[in-house]
Amino acid sequence: LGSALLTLTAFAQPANAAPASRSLTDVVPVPVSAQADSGDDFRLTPATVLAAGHGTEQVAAYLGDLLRPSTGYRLPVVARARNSAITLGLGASPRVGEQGYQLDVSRHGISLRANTTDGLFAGVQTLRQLLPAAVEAKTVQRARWVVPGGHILDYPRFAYRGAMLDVARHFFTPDQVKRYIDEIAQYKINRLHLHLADDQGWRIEIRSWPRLATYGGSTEVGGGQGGYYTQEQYRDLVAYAASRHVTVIPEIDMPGHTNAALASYPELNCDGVAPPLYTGIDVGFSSLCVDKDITYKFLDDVIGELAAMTPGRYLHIGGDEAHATTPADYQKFMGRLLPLVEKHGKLVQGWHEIAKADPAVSAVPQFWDTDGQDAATAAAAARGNKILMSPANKAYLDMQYNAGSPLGLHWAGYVEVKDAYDWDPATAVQGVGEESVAGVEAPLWSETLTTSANIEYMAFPRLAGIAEIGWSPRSTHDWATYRERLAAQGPRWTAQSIDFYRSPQVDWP
Ligand code: TNX
Repeated sequence: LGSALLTLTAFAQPANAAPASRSLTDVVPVPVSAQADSGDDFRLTPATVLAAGHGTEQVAAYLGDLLRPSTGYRLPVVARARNSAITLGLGASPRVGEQGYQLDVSRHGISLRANTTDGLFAGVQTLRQLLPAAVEAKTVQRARWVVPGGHILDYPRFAYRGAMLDVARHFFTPDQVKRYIDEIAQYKINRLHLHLADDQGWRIEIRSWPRLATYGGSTEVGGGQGGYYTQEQYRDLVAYAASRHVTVIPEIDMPGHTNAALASYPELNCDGVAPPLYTGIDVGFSSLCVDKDITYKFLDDVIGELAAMTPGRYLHIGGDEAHATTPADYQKFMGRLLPLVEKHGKLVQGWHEIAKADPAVSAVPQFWDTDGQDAATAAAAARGNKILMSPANKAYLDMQYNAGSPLGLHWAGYVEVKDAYDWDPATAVQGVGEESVAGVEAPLWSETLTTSANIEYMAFPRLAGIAEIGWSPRSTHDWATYRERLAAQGPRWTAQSIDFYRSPQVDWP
């Protein structure tokens, strides 16, 4: 494909006086197929309208909101196309499925079609990258707003392309999470896994157990003041994510990683004594009390309230690093927890350790280890479970880039930009082939992170690589061409005030 892309790039430079500054394939994640019509570019003008077919009005409004600040154009959303229009419509080739889209660009206008609004939204993310980087600015820019002519047909390799944010080790406000949602959505990430509870903090209001949030959420790593989301704030966050076509998957980590809960309610401890709040970064020292009935009353209440706040189908139950729970107790615990999730109408996602508990085939174990093998995970795949891929030495955004990185950890090694891109989810875990892969997720643990700039510095550029692995066909995988497309994202991040790591592996413009 390297040479195919090169041909296309050369082809896409029209010979007319005012060529588009970008080519049709200069997009991350790279589209499935693109065919350039040289010289047939579309130019946005002050007269351009957004023609929204039935059911596409919200995506059209979102597109208008994206384009107005930098172009300064009115870009009204109208029902019928006029001379210069970007037309959005539902109904596209079956080939693009539920998440893909078709984009057709000529001098007369742009047509964006998909079978769902998810697909249209994905197409909008492509379209914005086809405009000059200045389109990302928040103030009016002088630029030629030209989109290269041609045709794109595009759809994802995997349905699940996720990012995880740990709001437990350090708390991030709803506005900070919304900012991250906007940042990830532009790379067609469609899941946000929120790690809502850990040893250092409980971040979601549970009305039947109020001290979880008010006490358990009152600190964080390093002893700061922490925080939590009220149920109202959380619902608003979930709705905001939905407006960016991102489904939130909430995680309450259990039976380990539970010190904040144990500190809030003495009765949850086997000895009835609440431990102190914890602000360090050790893992594996806490466990819910497996043999107490109140533990399951607690779980029933928490899962019930969480399920009621969650429009998505999945709840994440954690299950990782349960070093303070014996293997027998782990089985006993999961044997009671898994049916509770089902009772509240949800499906189970969990770290790959849950594979040992023989969960239903609808359960999604999330592989996080670094050695590419786990017998229980492979056995779950053989039973029909889909596995979510987050190998820590590739996909963990909290790993340092190198020994000099000012933020992050390195227990899984250093992860440079090329490492995060150069792997294949279909061969990442022994015994888990392409058909058993649910998709990819890039977790961002926050032991060392306190600000949005910190989040961005760790996520960018690596998240773009994980997003491309999750979306683009394996046949397009090529570091040499990827790094050029990635370089072109730099000015877009700058225009968006995203603080990113200027890796020496990439020739930033
Ligand atoms: C491991 S891998 C964890 C987290 C830490 C992270 C730091 C896994 C499922 N759990 O508890 O925050 O390492 O990189």
